[in-house]
Amino acid sequence: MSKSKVIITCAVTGSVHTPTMSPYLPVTPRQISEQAIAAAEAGASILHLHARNPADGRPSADPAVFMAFLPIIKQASDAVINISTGGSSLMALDDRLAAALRAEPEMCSLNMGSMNFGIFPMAKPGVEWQHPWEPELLEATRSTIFKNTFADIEDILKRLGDGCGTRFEFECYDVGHLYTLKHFHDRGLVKGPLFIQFVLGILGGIGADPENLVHMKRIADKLFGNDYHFSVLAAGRHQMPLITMGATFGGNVRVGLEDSLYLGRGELAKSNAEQVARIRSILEGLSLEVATPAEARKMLALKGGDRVAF
Ligand code: KMH
Ligand code: ZN
Repeated sequence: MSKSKVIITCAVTGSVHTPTMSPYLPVTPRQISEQAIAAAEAGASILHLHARNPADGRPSADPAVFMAFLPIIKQASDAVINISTGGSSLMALDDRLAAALRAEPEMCSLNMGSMNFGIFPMAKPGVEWQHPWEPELLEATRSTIFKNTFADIEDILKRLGDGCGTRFEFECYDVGHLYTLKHFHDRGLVKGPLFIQFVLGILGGIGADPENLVHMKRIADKLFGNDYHFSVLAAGRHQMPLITMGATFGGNVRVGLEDSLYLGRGELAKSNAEQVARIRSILEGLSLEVATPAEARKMLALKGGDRVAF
């Protein structure tokens, strides 16, 4: 697809990091909405959102928790709201879908394969955890699978895509996931312009190496031609270098504390907006223009912020 403006997605809190790891990780609906709104003001045109239990920061799938921040963000910002259907890799699929089915957002994430999703290396010995659930959740990923079968994917496409007019951020953690997406594209169950997120650096997925990013792009070009836009996210310290690389060859970018808690080496990001501002200044320094929410909606053929259920 010919180069247009760069969409900045901000993934505000996720379910990978835990409160002990950073005091800046938003947890309550108020923290999530404030950081999301500030990220949009800094230049993010898509906000990728998860929820957490306000009492202890544990990942939550409760639609009521989502509804405590979605309308607030919508009222204060024109950014596209994208609700995770990945939730946490330990949640059951029906739970993962409940908030999105309730809110009928313009976008949802859609994870393109079952995989190991290992965040257990972050459960380092000697850490004084604020909550017992934190090391337990991390450790549990040593022996659990992030389940996204063909049937699960088809179910999400039908219920959210056909049922709610929601379009997707297709999360591809390895090259095989691109072929799975192609399978659904060939069957006419997904329609372009696709928005493919190349996810690099998750333990269990493709590594955060520049060669892998080039390969993902090459294969996506071969499979989807002009019928897609790509975006890049990279975990941890790989975030800024690899998303910058993606932008230099026509990609969109994703930042946010879901993917990295840092702004630079050894420096925690004090907010999501700080990371958005950082990538924005890098993009503008490269003479790349940042897409507004309206431009992102047009590029991705979204239904519009007035057609959601919150
Ligand atoms: N946590 C990211 C690596 C989802 O929310 O559906 C991928 C993600 C998945 O954002
Ligand atoms: Zn997510």
